[in-house]
Amino acid sequence: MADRGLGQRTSLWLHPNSTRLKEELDAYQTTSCGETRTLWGLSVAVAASLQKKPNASTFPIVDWTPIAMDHLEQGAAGADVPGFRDCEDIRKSGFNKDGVYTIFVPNMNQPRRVFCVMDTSGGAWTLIQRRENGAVDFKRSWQEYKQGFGDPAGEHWLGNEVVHQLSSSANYSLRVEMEDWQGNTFYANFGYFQLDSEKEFYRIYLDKDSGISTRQGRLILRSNNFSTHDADHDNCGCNCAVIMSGGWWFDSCGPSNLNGVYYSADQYKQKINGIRWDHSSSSNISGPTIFSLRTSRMMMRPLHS
Ligand SMILES: [Ca+2]
Repeated sequence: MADRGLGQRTSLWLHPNSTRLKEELDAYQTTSCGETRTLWGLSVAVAASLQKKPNASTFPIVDWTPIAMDHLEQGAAGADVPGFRDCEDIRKSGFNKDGVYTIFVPNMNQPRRVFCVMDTSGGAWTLIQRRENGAVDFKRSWQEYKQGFGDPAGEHWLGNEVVHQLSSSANYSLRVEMEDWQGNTFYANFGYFQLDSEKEFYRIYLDKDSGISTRQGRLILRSNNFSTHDADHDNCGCNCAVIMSGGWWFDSCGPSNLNGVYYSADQYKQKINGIRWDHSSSSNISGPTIFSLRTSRMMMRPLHS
């Protein structure tokens, strides 16, 4: 990333919770005698009060938020919290490295840290799920899946409420990327993706027939309610979240569950409660063997009109 530090005219680095910065801005406004404030001058004015910009070597953890100056001035005037809605907003402002950024989701009071996948044509992705090493327990309650858990820099679930608010504010697509223990990678793209509200149990909507077919014509993920072990909204007389583990849009119970138990390289076979997509199929799988996957990540980005 190019240095977009305090010398830049278009943006500066600040922590979203920095009340001191706001005080500095207010002070600057009162001493600017009505002159048209230049962004350059504003940057210089607050430079001395800011902490040092984080060292670039700390990448990919970017625990600071770039905030465009026009948004900042709106914030100083008492408008909503300034900032970016999703990773695509951040990318469009000139930030092009993958990492953790802070977004301000519509209708949510607190800013959220998210992992952005920037290096893509067609727009940046906001991660909503990542499995990679089993560091985070995904056997969680309804409230935890609602609010999100884990670390955006590692394994995490962004949170159903965030995803609902984002996907209700604009049209989004969904991409799911996976890798099995043989090193095969595969993915699924959904041109349309939305989560209903909590009252509707965060029901998932996908494009076309609300699902994706395997080569055998079998649906992997379809328009179902979200369920957790303490909130059974699936289509089974049983409790799929208990049987399959984790929270997911279980059917009855269905062939997919990317929030299942993480199994290591010597344990991944024949695990119905593992991390599954279809039969976690790879090109090498011929039968109905149930494999748990090695990695997965789910991400969303706005559709371009
Ligand atoms: Ca049930």
